[in-house]
Amino acid sequence: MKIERIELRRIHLPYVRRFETSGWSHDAHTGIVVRVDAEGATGWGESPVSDGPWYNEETHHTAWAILGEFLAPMLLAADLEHPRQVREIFARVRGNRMAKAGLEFAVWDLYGRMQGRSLKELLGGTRDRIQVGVSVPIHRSIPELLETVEGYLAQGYRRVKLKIKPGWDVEPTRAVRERWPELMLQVDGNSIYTLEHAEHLRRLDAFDLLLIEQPLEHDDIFDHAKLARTLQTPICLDESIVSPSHARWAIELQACGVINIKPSRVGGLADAVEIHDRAQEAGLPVWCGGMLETGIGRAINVALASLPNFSLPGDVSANDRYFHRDIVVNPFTLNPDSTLAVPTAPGSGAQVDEEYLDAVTVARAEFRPS
Ligand code: OSB
Ligand code: MG
Repeated sequence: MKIERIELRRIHLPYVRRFETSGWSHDAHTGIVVRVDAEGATGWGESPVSDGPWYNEETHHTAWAILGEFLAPMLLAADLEHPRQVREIFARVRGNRMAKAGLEFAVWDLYGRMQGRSLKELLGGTRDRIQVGVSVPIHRSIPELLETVEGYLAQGYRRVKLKIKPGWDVEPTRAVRERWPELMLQVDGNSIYTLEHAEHLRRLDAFDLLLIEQPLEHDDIFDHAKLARTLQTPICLDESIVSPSHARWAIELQACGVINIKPSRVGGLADAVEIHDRAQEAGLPVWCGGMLETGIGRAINVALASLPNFSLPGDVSANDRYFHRDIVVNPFTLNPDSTLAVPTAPGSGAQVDEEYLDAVTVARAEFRPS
């Protein structure tokens, strides 16, 4: 199969509410939507980058440049038999994993649609429904936080993740735990703490949390291994696990008890599945994280989370938790048991609303074989 056309679009899609973490906040999704065409079929992907290098080093400017200058020409020059080959085609390009993932997702979607097979089936998924939770941003006060959490619980979410930072960690977590003693609860520091906070972080052990996500530096594994030995609550790595090798290092060093897998963070689905398999062999549970994706990236994440070792609820909430109107005509809705249904339609199953996509597009580029 030869890709005949690649289209990139930078979009601007407002969130239903501001999303604030320990290091940044966003009012809108400003990622890149990727379209590939071949043999009369179309595939869609998404690089969930933003306007700043706050989560990882990528932004919509860097991803746009790397996609246009390197990745698109490499893919257009290749002859593909299977989407798994995309990672080898891109291997010469260091880093820039969200840029790579956008195109890789689109090729998986295209291939599934051509073959009449769902992404779940192509990846080896075993679940019809995936368990999901909701990631709750930093709030201005505890009463406001409790009101937000109460709202999500009323919608049916049964697992809550609180974004934390120094000054917004022990007290909000205590307040949520006291109000809902049985709730599946976890926290995410997004790399704001250091080993000097070890004693402070130990106070979170009192709240029966599922895990503490990425407390230390975004590229650290070593210090997380030290911290893990001082905590009862399992550490979950997010930012630090950017490849299957990083997963192996973290597992061997016992830096974490759980891994958050985001296929965009690791450069695509092929590496995401490999991390899933490595964790499974080592006896570590994984769950699917999110980057506040549009319906395109969301469908990719849902398919991935149908694999067997995704045994903890993911940050894969229903589309309406993120956007009033999404760029797909078939958004995911939350089932009363805090699950989303895994699509069985060919490819990712996402049906793009091209009219609305046009309306939220702020830049466009097109590439064809030279
Ligand atoms: O650290 O998991 C994170 C969103 C953007 C960037 C990083 C993170 C997040 C979330 C939200 O926590 C996950 C989601 O609901 O998509
Ligand atoms: Mg995280």
